[in-house]
Amino acid sequence: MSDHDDDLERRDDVEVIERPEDEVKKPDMYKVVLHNDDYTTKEFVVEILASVFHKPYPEATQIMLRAHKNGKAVVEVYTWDIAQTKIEQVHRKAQAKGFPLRCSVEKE
Ligand code: TYC
Repeated sequence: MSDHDDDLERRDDVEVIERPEDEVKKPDMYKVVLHNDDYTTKEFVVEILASVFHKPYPEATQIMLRAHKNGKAVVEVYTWDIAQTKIEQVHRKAQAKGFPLRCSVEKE
């Protein structure tokens, strides 16, 4: 052990505060919710779910149909910043094609 290490071990002006494992805070999580409308094509919704949310086509189709039938469907759960980024991407792509497709966020 070097002199330097020895010094560090003997310091009495440094207090190490241990944080119990159960106090490590998990981030708040948010559901991205897809809303049905009468104008956006089913194909476009599936493309959005595949390209923005990386959903395989069978799952993308299921989520699209759930929103189509029930009025809305949860797509995925993310931290706040990622949820916001996904929603912005959906709205930008939908607007570019003239579709009124909407997503929103709900706290878990
Ligand atoms: N309801 C649309 C139609 O019949 C399809 C659609 C599904 C739109 C899901 C939005 O979130 C949605 N063309």
